[in-house]
Amino acid sequence: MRIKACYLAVMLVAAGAVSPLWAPSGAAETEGREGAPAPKLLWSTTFDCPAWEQSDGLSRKAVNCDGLSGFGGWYIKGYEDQITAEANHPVGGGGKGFRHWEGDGSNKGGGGIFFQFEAPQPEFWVRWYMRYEKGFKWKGGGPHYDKLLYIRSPKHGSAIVALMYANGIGIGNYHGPGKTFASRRGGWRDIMGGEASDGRWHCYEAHLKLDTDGTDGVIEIWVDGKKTFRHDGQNYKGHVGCKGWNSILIGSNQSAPANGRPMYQDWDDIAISLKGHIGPLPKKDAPPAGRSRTHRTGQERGR
Ligand SMILES: [Ca+2]
Repeated sequence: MRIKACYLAVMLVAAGAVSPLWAPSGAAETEGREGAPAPKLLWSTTFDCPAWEQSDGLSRKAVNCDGLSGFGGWYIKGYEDQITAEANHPVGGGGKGFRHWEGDGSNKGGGGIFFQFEAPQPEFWVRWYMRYEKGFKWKGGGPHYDKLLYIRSPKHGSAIVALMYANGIGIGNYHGPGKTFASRRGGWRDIMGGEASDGRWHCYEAHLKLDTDGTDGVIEIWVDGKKTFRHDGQNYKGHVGCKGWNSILIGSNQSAPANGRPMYQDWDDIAISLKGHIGPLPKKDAPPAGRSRTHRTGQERGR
């Protein structure tokens, strides 16, 4: 890993107008899920791409992975965000995964990666798998906040943020009244079974529906297939000209890890649907002897 100057994620700035970062590619368009037909996916990635780290460049061309681009140029010295085989979800779609580093204190970490829709969307579901390095801990026993996804609109450059808290999980709604809404349970401590990360992959999904009159927006969040949070009545300012959201930042800022060194947050098997709840990937049997699990799951995608 190359060592460069230290940058801190003190603030996130709104993304400027850029060309669409995604065009249909070889990424899977559907995924099965247990007990229900799978919705057609707008986009998905299992990071079946070349290895990448931030100093390789932040452009879509430099990242070279299913239309993703880098976002912030900041990182902790010696710990760049990266696409690496070490971050692969072993029972997912194969390839690699995205590794986002988080350092002690507030808002010290890598710059994340970025997906842009071709057009603003008033409703979508985004499903992802994520694990924190085993033993990852926070000052006070859980995250004061960990901003997982920054979801922006071209009308309102500020963001909806999927948030992890010590006890709950929810959103920060910065389009509207600037409030946060979160569950009282089902957050870090419940997911991890204590104060320290279990080091396991967990499945997360968020559903956002834009309001039409300032009172009927929706947010839903699932963890490991179970709905953890729903809040109706959101004011996302859809009634004042916002046509939808058009970008998602994956991996952002947080407060306050307490590990004595940077520790990682891995992401993989990210999928976006416009047509309904996606759900976890279908469970796979153990790979046959003599064949790598990554190779086998890569074949199963039917690519
Ligand atoms: Ca993968």
